[in-house]
Amino acid sequence: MAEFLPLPPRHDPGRPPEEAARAFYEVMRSRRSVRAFADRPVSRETVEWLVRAAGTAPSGANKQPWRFVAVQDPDLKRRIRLAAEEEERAFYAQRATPAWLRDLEPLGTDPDKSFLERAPWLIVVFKLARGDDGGNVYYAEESVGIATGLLLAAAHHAGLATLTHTPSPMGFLARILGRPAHERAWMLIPLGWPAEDCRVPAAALERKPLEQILVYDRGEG
Ligand code: IYR
Repeated sequence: MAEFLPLPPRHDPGRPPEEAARAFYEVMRSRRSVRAFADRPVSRETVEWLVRAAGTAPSGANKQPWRFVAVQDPDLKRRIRLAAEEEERAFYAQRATPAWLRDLEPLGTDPDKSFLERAPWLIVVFKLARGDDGGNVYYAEESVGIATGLLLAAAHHAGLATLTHTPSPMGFLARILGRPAHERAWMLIPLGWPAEDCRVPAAALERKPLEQILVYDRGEG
């Protein structure tokens, strides 16, 4: 029989939700994907709080099908960079369709992934295809996506910069990091302080207005 506990109260009755929601939006709206990091360390303790925040995500049947591998070692970072750049060179030279390359043009990306060595941490997000005990997981894709979103929000809230990097294919990450067979590399997130002269693509500043992303009921018309 499932046991239930009372939900501890947490809402601050003195603060209207409109105000709190707006304040959170004001924090989040300044988040940018960053590819230029400062040569400034980020403590392990910080990484641990960020990953704890990510680990609060809801997940299918609460199976928490994620692992966050925090890489700081320069030799490992170098190996990851070299392997990622090899895949990216093939992507830009052959694998990407012309339409995809056109879509990336405003972002100014290329096969150079020096940020993979420069960022003090690489957080490699793995999706568990099975539980560590061999049991089932459910909605793993959605679960890992939500957890990763929380990680990005937590990092931004802490003043730190991230990049959602998806070298493709990314099987090399499990190999280099010696991860077990039930862990599938899902995303590579460089984490650090943004470089002082960090510039971000103007196109990435544009966000769809609310009218384009929110519909009430079935919309009008
Ligand atoms: N993985 C490549 C290409 C790339 C793809 C998308 I979709 C982006 O939003 C950005 C880049 C790279 O990292 O360069």
